[in-house]
Amino acid sequence: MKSALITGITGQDGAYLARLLLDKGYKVHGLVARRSSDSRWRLREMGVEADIVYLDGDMADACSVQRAVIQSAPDEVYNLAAQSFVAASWNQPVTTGIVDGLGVTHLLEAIRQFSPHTRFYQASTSEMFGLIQAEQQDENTPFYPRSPYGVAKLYGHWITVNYRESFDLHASSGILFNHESPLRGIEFVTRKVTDAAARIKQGKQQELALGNIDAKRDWGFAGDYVEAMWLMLQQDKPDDFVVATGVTTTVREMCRIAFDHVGLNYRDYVKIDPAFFRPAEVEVLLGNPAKAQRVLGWKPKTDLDTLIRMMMDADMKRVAKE
Ligand code: NAP
Ligand code: F7E
Repeated sequence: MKSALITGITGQDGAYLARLLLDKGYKVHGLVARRSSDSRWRLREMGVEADIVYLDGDMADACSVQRAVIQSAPDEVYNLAAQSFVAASWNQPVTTGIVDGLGVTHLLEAIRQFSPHTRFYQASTSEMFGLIQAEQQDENTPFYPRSPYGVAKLYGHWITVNYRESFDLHASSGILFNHESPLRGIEFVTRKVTDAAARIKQGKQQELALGNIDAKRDWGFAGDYVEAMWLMLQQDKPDDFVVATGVTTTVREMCRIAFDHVGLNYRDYVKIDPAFFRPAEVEVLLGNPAKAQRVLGWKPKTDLDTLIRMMMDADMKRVAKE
């Protein structure tokens, strides 16, 4: 039985990845940071809460990260833990830098010293492209991060490349574009919109305040994207891969799809509020997943319309029960 360690197992991707690895017969360990309230709800939603070995730890605490690596004796480590909300990274730039940046080194060092055969996946991000330097971004596009989050993740990305080249570790980096699901955090724009559309439809909310709805994103489904993570660690050679759909859409159009699904016109409810604009915006992202398709045999299975409908259906049911 293979052993895997997932950091960030209580997050959206952690829950989908845990399900995938358990289905493949792995023993799954999860690094979980101490919180004062329950953080395992996604694992319950996925029906995997009881099947995971939980290890206490925090990415900012090198000792706990090291202990988790030793205790789990992992064949594969998936580093998904992060302060992942871009907007919050301007308010907590140092924490974001420590957790999303230096935390990666804590993990790579533990692997280098105590488990050098372990294969490592780093959750890199399209936010590293920021102010885009090419119309469609691939593995060779120069980076230009536009937030403390993007900057911290760029450190995490390069330290992964550096440990691969310096110590011959099987360390791969997935440069994933936005991916969503019914388990997405409520602060991200897709869930904010589907939750609000459901509430408005059911008379529990009157309007929805958003920021820059002209921003464009390449949105995919988290369930598809965790398969790409796993595939990266099954390759003979570690490498970097862009994971995206190759289609970009405005926030405005995404709102239209969500509200349409419940028979509403988004224009009647969406208000623009300057509070949701960012100090620096990433206006447009569009990924080129050709290498992932060619090398990993990976393709996205879910288009945006299907994804938003899936999220709307889940939010309509959840809001009705409240
Ligand atoms: P998420 O839902 O925000 O989950 C983040 C996870 O990290 C949670 O389990 C969280 O624990 C954990 N965490 C936060 N700070 C920690 C710390 N100091 N020590 C240990 N764990 C900590 O994020 P996601 O959407 O699943 O994304 C997974 C990873 O992919 C992240 O690294 C993110 O930056 C990256 N990424 C995401 C996307 C996307 O579109 N979703 C795209 C590209 C890259 P709590 O639950 O206790 O807070
Ligand atoms: O914003 C605009 C906002 O917060 C998307 C993270 O998973 O993907 C995610 O980062 C766009 C931005 O995601 C609101 O300005 C307008 O242009 O859903 P988001 P994000 O910032 O793209 C990347 C790949 C990651 O790596 C991150 O971890 O939508 N927008 N109005 C809004 N965004 C939010 N959140 N709220 C609004 O009211």
